[in-house]
Amino acid sequence: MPEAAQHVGSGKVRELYALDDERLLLVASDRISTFDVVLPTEIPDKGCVLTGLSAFWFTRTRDVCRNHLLGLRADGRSTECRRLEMLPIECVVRGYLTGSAWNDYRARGEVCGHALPPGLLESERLPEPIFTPATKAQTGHDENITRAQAAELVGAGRLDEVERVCLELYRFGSEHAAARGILLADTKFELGLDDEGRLVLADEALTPDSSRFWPADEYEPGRPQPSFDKQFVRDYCEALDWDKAPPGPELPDDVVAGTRARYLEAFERLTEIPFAAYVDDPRVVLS
Ligand code: PZK
Repeated sequence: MPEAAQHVGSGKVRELYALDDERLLLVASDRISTFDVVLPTEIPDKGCVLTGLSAFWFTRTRDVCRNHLLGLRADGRSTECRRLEMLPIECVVRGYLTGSAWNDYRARGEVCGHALPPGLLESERLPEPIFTPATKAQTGHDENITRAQAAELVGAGRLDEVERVCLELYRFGSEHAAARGILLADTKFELGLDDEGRLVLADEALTPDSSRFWPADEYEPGRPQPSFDKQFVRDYCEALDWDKAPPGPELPDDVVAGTRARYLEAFERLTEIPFAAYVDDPRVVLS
């Protein structure tokens, strides 16, 4: 645990500490959630995989946008980062029609004010990636908002910049991933402003917890897609008579092992770095 660091926040599977006035420590646990419930069983190394992947992307998208990364701790799961003024919106980019976008499209033929062609199938690739901002719900689910609503929250000029940067980050990540057999269906970015008012990418980025990763070789529009990382967990939970209210079920060893293997596979495919090399020295993802 961080010595002399103040705990300032908890996510479902992560903790945030203040190191000083300018720096935070973001610690990714091995906890896993499914159907919005954190399970009592951990997936060993999951926090390291997500931390290393985020740092890998931060390093490779420097030219697209500044980011909050200051350094990785030797434990592989802790990121020292610059403290920012966070923007009050979730910055979602979607390349495929799934989740709330599929629901909105079926109900209204549009998603966050983006008119889409008729006749699209569930999980179909969109003609172009779209930026679909959402509110940050303190509890419950984030709610999709229009561009106009997002502009009221951050300003029209800033929103233009945020949209352009997020689309470029998604394009970079999705092209890199697709070339390695992983489809990045959609992803959520969190951005903030530094003390000079410059836009900075924060939080985790382009990880399986902030995105939907689909195995490209099983992709078939017209149905929901299997999750690259969590499908064993979902299948196991669906086969129980669990009502998806807390507490969630314990996972058996084979589901833990299979899920851990999928996280490590995502890390190694995307970074082209052996996970053992990352554990040995997390700085391998920074060059
Ligand atoms: C920040 N979160 C979400 C993540 C939690 C909460 N660089 C930053 N500067 C200021 N604030 C944040 C960040 C980042 N990243 C991130 N909330 C605030 C969050 C993980 C655990 F408890």
